[in-house]
Amino acid sequence: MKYLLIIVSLLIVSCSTGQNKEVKEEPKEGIFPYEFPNEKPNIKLSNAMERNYNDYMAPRPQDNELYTQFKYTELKGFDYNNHDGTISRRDPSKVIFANGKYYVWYTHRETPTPPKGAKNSTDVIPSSDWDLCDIFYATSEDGFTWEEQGVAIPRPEKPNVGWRSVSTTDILEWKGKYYLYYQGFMEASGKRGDDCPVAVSYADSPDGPWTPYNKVVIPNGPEGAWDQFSIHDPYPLVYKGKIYLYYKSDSNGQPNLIRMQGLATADNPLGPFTKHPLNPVMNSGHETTMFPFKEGIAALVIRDGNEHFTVQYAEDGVNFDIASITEYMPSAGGPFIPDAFTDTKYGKGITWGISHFTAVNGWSTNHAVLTRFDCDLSLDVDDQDMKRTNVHHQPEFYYKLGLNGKQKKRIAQENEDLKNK
Ligand code: AAL
Repeated sequence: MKYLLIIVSLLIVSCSTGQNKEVKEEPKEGIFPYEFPNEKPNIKLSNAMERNYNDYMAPRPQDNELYTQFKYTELKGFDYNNHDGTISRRDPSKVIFANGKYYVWYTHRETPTPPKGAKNSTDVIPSSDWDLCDIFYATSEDGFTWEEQGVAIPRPEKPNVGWRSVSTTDILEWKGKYYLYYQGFMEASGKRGDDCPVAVSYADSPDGPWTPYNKVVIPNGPEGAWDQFSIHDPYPLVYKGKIYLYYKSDSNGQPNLIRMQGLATADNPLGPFTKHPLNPVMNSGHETTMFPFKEGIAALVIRDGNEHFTVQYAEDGVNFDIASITEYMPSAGGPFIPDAFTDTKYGKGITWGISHFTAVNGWSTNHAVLTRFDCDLSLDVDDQDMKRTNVHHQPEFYYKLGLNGKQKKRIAQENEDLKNK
């Protein structure tokens, strides 16, 4: 009996230690280990695993400084005329902090009707949501409640650049002065395409007064070039001692528009700007949202192209690679970037900004609203609640993304065809 007990207890011990032993055992050579290695293991890997270690800042998104979710908060302080489409605010600039408060500039439309399309547009009826607009600005103590300060850049007299509409602005601070770059329309957007060059105004203070330079500062490309018709979303940063201005252009024409982004650099905010020989530097995206990050420039790539909904990084500010894949990115994001103009050698990233939602009330009252977004793309913050990968939605959310009439018809036809086969 005594021996039996000893044998049984020996068996129990060896079984339980055996189990632990199995987990702790070194994996056989060439087998990917159970405990996820932070460093690339020295074994033959599949393309997917190679990519996971080579192409991202960390192999887990939770540790990837350029991975984030985005959270949105409705802004206080803006009136939209009961959302009847006669007032719109969209395409915000970066947010800056000056004189003890935050500043943002944006496209402001106040017209007797909502946009009516190019054909029905007149001197007072807008073709698009950014037609017949001026550039307004607002200030805030906390980034949530804003006080509209009124017009910063009004439409200039005809024939000056932007006489039809000034829109989609962004801010630069350079040697103690402020520069607002913006799209300057000379005809209603949509008449031919969304055609415009970029103009600039300057001021000694973010409160203005703004002096229009009244010249095109970033011209369209030559005939046949990808950016021959439009220079959109001008977005200046200070990088490598120069002004790095990113922009988007619509190429390829309707109905197969391709949106890509380019870079123009200058030593003087009023130009001349030199377009980068490798343009376009980004194959995807819509509005431009970049920020200094580590030694390079990071970008939010939204909405259009093969690489939409990615965050990208270019160590040289030119050659961008995918740094993370995410979702629900801010449209027209204008982040608060503390080191946007400091010529930093090690960018710290962003945690919030202002973006927009368009056609908020449907297309008959087409207009946009400004919103706040928060995220964690910052080296100084580690907000694990922003680093989740699993965002849950109720079925209603998905059903809103339902099939359209044409698709339902196609499916009905496919069913019919199958039956009649
Ligand atoms: C935006 C931007 C530019 C376009 C239009 C207004 O989202 O890309 O500004 O011209 O749409």
